[in-house]
Amino acid sequence: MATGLGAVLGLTGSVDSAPAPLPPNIVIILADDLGYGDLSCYGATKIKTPNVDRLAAEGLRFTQGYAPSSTCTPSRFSLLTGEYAWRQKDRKNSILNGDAPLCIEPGRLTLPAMLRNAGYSTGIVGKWHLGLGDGQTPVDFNGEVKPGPLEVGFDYCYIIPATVDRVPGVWIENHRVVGLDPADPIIVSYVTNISDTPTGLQRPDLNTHYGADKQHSGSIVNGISRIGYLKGGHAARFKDEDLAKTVVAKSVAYLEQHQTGPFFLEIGLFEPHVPRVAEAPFVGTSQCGLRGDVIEQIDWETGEIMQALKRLNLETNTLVILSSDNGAILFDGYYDHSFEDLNGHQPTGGLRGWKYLVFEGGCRVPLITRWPARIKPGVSGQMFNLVDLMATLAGIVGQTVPPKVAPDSLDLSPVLLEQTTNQLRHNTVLHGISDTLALRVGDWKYIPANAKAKSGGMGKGANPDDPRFAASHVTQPLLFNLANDPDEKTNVIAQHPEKAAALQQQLETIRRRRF
Ligand code: NG6
Ligand code: CA
Repeated sequence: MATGLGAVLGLTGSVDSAPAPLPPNIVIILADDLGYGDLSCYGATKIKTPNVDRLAAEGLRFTQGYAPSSTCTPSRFSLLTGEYAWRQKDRKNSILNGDAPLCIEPGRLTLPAMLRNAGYSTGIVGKWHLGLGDGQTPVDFNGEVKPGPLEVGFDYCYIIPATVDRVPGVWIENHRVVGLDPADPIIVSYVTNISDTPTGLQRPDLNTHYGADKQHSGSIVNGISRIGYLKGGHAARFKDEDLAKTVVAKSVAYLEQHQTGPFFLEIGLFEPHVPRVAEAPFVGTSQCGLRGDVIEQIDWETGEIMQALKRLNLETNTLVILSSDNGAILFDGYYDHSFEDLNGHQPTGGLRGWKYLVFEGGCRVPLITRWPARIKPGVSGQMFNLVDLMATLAGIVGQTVPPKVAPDSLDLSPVLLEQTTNQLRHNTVLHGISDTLALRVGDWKYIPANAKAKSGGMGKGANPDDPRFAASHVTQPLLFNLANDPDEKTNVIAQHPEKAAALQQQLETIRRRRF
């Protein structure tokens, strides 16, 4: 798989005369719930994203990029390990609460650990959502918060534990909660209301932004009710309207401190996940309401990162990868008018379904790669699953990853570096809520019937029969041909039963593979 760095970088001339190859710095900007149609370079007209558009124009933009799962934790697990999350036997990597234990085994050869072996500094800023603590004892937010990112390959982290809609809403730098007053310790529960603050159920009038469904009506923090209950930690609680600024400040500081390189920085943006709060000056800037505004905020964050790279003279030799952890969603627990304000905007670009689902709208995501020194600008129709980043980046930096370690990750570096148009990924498994799976092979997409996933994870505030939510309940197996039916509208299983049977068999074979 991985050839030597010199070969990958395409250096010519004798070894003696060739300049020492410089490994690229690597920055992954991973948005949260950004849909396939949410950026102007992917067709949005009601949302302006000039900075991301520039990244796309100067880089390689993928039309067939996939998140490994249509929810955050399993998707990020796959990105960092090169393994489909649903292979994990105990499945402790489904959507995690803020007090859940770390779901990646400490010491595992992860993507950042692999890059560290190649001499990289490795940092993560922003969303984590892969659990903290060993699971033996409850994670202690008042003491050393570990194991976490630092135990699975990162040298530095400045993260929030789970989602912005889950307690505790605090920043963690390396092993410590930032700004914690020891006299006001943090107590967290997802079971009983241990808090002394009102909940959204008791005092919906204290929700200053918008109302919430039952699941999101736990402790009210900063005028927004969350999932779970939080007591204490007042000085450490983040302000929603400062999150993007903090992500930018901490990311830029990391770039400055590691400018001699090589470095790997993962930036987990919080937008456009709920609860959506636009920071000034992005209040009301888009033509499709709050959700559009916070996507324009993503564009600003991206622009700030790019400017910092430029200022530090790092632009040419930095590989920037921008994508999303899963597809778009409108209503996700908060009545923030995202649906009502759409104004014709299509978050999934017209693809069927939403976050949580194995339809394309849940899994197909924007994917842009830019590295001026090596990547020729263009548009690629290669199937590229974020699970491939581990082997692909290993290929780029000349590291070898044993197939057992990252079993589902393919080295697609030739697509980035040599513009190969040969399909290097022929199939991909897609993963949705309640462990629903689907298989895409070439243009064919097969979705087995499933009885389990009825509500699509929308919670009680949403009606699962509402066509907007395209519930994940699939009563009959589905077969689509994406070449002429990209929106998965027409089930052609009756016309192609043998195709469906072959894909079902192939899905089973992939599922049962042992390493
Ligand atoms: C769901 C939450 C949703 C969101 C999601 C995680 C309910 C009903 N819904 O369980 O609001 O937090 O988890 O999103 O609790 S993700 O993008 O991080 O996967
Ligand atoms: Ca997400």
